[in-house]
Amino acid sequence: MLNLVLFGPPGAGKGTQSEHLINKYNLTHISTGDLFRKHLGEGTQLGKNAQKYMDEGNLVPDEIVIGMVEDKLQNTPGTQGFIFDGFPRTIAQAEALDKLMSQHNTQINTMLALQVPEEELLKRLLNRGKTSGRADDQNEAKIKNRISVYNKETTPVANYYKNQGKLNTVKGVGSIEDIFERLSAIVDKHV
Ligand code: B4P
Repeated sequence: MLNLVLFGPPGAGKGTQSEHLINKYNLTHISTGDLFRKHLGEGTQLGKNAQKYMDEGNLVPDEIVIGMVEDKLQNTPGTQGFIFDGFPRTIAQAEALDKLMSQHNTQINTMLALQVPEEELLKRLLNRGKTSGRADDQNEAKIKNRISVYNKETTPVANYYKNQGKLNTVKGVGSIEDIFERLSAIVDKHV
């Protein structure tokens, strides 16, 4: 199996690059943001529990996120591998993911960390907010909160993978195709 973690601040291009990586390497996509938005759309209790955190750009509590990922892993048998997009976002989530992977007799092969300057993130998300209908893309204060939550709560996750020798930083500015080539060059070493 090939299991990748795609990491980076909000607006770094994780969702965008995931689509390309899934097609090239035949992976199953696990985006916790997308899973939450699906629950919100379906009006489930889990969606209702997550909504207030998401709308303000705060992290959803670990136990909700981890339970949802565990469920998804259990319900995806026989895949060639997973791409985790926007997960893990805390050390507790990273530890839980390692445990879940070993319960499935597999492991995370590598982590790809997209790096994009803050002004560019703000520009991209405000632009997406014009059409996405997402409450968290709608104004500068919420987007800035998401970036600040990322800086405070999520950046330590990069160090967690660095300590395992799995961190690869990748410049996330440029054309989508160029960034995809940079990511593929790293992933190819693991297939
Ligand atoms: P996510 O859905 O993960 O939101 P995101 O970080 O904004 O998405 P992404 O980073 O994938 O967007 P992309 O860059 O592709 O999370 C939303 C919320 O859910 C969180 O705030 C939190 O509340 C909750 N949540 C999710 N996971 C959680 C977890 N594990 N723990 C706790 N809470 C969690 O796209 C951004 C824009 O940039 C797009 O418009 C795109 O077209 C554009 N773009 C992409 N690449 C570009 C490029 N190269 N050049 C120019 N523009 C580009």
